[in-house]
Amino acid sequence: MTAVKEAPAALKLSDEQLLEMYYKMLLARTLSIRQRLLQRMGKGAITYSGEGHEAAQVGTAFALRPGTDWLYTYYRDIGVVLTIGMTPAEVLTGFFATRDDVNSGGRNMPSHFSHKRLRIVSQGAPVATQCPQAVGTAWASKLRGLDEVAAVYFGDGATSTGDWHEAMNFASVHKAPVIFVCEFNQYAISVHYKKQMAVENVALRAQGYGMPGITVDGNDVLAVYEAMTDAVERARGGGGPSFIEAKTYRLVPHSSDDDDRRYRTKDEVESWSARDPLVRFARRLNEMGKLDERREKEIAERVASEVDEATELGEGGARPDPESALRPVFVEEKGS
Ligand SMILES: Cc1ncc(C[n+]2csc(CCOP(=O)(O)OP(=O)(O)O)c2C)c(N)n1
Repeated sequence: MTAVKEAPAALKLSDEQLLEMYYKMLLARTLSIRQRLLQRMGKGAITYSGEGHEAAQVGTAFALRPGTDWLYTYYRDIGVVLTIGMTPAEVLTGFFATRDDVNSGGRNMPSHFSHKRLRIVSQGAPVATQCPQAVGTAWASKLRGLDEVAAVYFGDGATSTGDWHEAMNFASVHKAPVIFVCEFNQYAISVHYKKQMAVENVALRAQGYGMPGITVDGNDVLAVYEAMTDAVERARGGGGPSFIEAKTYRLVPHSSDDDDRRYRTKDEVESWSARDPLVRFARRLNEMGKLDERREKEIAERVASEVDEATELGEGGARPDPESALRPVFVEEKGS
């Protein structure tokens, strides 16, 4: 008897969920663009954009349980945190470094996301330090018998660090329920991946640590979702860690302080713009009969007004008191 093949996870998504994915991708794109513009107007110190990474980010985060699973994101992950439930206004409190900033009370760099209730753990600036931290959390969940997984996000450059290798090894040895998500955008600022690794697909390295590694088209949100759903199921079922390499491209410079014209050609950027994950998903939804012009316009209007409202809230937010700058950095002397 032939076994009935399970339908792929992406095919089980309802129309509502598919449109929600598209909405989150558009929200991430629009909010990234807004932050770049605001930064150029001198209204924020620095910004890192997620433009081009939306499929990799939303597709993976969509397979997680908000408030239960742990997230160790990095500065590019605006699409991840919005999908898990951070609001645009909460993201912008970090950008504007307001007193009520949920990310760090205005103390960390913008785009270094954190949200206690949503279990998004604050990120340190040194690349890949979030990797061993995520493994530790996942291992703790396992030792406590809790039904939780951790997802850790990073770029291709991060895979050159000792922290990443140690995290991969430790996770596999202890079968920690953690999913490593590499947003492979080809560059670590100006350094092309060919100067960082002698393999074409970094997922190959997972084998050396005894865990499954999969390379997926990171500009195809449903393919990414599929890969992440498998990895999450494996982690929840006690099968241990997985590594997902989502091949993508950042469509704009590394940060608002970077000039990418010095290391990328216009042709290269244009060739990836033609594979824009957002345009691609809109076209796919349209072909599937799930997104017509009217619906697309409605979603675009909703996103635009949410981003405008968040900008107004963020700009109007109270600034931290200057006296609070050293708190809670040093232990205060008694009586001072
Ligand atoms: C240990 C360490 N070295 C260098 C830096 C400076 N730095 C910040 S981001 C970055 C590039 C990281 O590239 P990648 O991991 O590929 O992520 P991407 O920005 O491309 O998404 C570097 C080198 C740092 N923050 N930490």
